[in-house]
Amino acid sequence: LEKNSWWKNAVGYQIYPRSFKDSNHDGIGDLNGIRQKLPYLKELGVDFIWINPIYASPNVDNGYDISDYQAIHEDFGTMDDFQALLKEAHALDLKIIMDLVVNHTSDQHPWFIESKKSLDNPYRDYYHWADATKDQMPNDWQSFFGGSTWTYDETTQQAYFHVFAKEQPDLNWKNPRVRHEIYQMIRWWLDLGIDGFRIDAISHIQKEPWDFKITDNQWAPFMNVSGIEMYLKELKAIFNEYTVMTVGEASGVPHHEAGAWTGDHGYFNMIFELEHCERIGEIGRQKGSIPHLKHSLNQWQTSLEEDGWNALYLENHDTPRSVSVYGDDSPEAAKALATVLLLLKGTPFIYQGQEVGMTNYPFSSIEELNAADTIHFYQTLLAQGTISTDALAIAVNWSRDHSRTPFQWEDALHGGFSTTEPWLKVNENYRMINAAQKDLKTSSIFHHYQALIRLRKQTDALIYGKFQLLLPEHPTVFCYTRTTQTESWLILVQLGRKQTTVSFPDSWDYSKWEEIVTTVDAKPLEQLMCLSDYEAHIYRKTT
Ligand code: ISL
Ligand code: CA
Repeated sequence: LEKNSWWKNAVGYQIYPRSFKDSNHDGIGDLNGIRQKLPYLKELGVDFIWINPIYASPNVDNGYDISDYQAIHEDFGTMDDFQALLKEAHALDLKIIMDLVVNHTSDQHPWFIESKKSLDNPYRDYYHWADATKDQMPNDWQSFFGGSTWTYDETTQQAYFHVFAKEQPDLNWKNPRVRHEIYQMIRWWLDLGIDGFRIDAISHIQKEPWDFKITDNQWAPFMNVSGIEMYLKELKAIFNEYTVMTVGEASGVPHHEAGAWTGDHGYFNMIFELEHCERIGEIGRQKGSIPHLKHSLNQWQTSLEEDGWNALYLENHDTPRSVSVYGDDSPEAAKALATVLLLLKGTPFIYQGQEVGMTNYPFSSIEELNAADTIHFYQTLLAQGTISTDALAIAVNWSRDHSRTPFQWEDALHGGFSTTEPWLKVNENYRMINAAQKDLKTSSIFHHYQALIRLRKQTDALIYGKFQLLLPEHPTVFCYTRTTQTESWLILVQLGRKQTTVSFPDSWDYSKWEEIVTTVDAKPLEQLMCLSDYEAHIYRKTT
């Protein structure tokens, strides 16, 4: 195994710092809160943590609008706190992956403040500017967060380009000076000793010419546009100088192209693509589709089997909670989903709270929501004539705030997250759903995660073994094998409550399969298996 490929047998944990643990009682999670909880992460058994942006930011998009790449946001602490976190994490053999946001900056970044000043300012070409009038933008492209990708600026009577909010102007990657500055900043962080980056929105850095005509896909002009390879190769060359792990957030990269983007020789080691994680924004459809999940994960597993490597996840800070989307908020559903996710081929990422079964929040008014895009979506629906109760229901289904509510540590005031009213409300279900359950029940969700992580780490076949989906047409049973020359593993999970019977081939020698882990009572593998209520089984056959 190459020393650079440590990430293949590692398990990751994503921390949304604002909501993880508040150490100084201001209602906002912080770096010292993370430090306090390192032993908890160690107990879970993960190897690295990815921390969402902690840099100086006006917080229009909760830290994804950076005004100084080399400063820590005061809400989170200081650079000294960060250094202490890094040191303590390393002492526990936990690696730290930082978020790298270089598609755009904040409009309060000194580069943009300069850029706005005049047509001939030295920073003008750090961003994309084009001729426009107040009423006539350079084109009619729409941004991800709603509204035009262009914002008109009076000072120079031109418009600047942004694929997200207007406070997040896109950097001009064509400009070698911009790239040089970004690369220096990257080296500065890597030299500090961090262990890698999750690279935000990286598939959007290259844009089509402004007169490009949109046909079927409205995002096409800034989604994995050809020419992007050159920039990705430059980035890769820097990362290659260090023993680090990289995960590109690369929406719009299809599975059949992902080989070039991932693995030992790809632009990144892995990518986050969003295809399997549906965002559900329709009234009356709160549930994710299990057939879609199976189909999509199968395609990614199969496409990257020989060339490339998958990042495995079911939720992050941009999605609703998986136990609510694909399950019924129950501990059984949480364990079933964990079983499916953690034994696939790739590097798993657990999103904070997933390991204790945190669920969606029952938002009942727009005031309870925080994410700017959700609020904008709601307002757009109202403007289109949707009645307010429907607009709220649709926006809530989709909202990124579900995964951003404070971490539920224990059955105590504010879930043990803070002693003060937190920045976003804690879900009332913290009384039952919290991390302290692990010390009360051996059958806790946490313990199941722990067992799966341990099993995975001690079993080569579960890391490198070939993936094969079985029962592809079954609407709820997720079943697959992981196989090497010496052993086979069978993962069998009912992602539903209904009783169902599945059958396996005549030719199998069922006596050779041994049950290793189950979430219910032991049940030997047989040709006909009757399953219900989110039960999950893991079998091994040695040849
Ligand atoms: O919005 C998308 C498609 O509908 C995605 O392609 C997009 O790349 C993704 O949502 C980007 O998310 C990331 O960058 C955003 C930030 O708000 C998110 O939290 C972050 O994960 C802007 O920096
Ligand atoms: Ca705090």
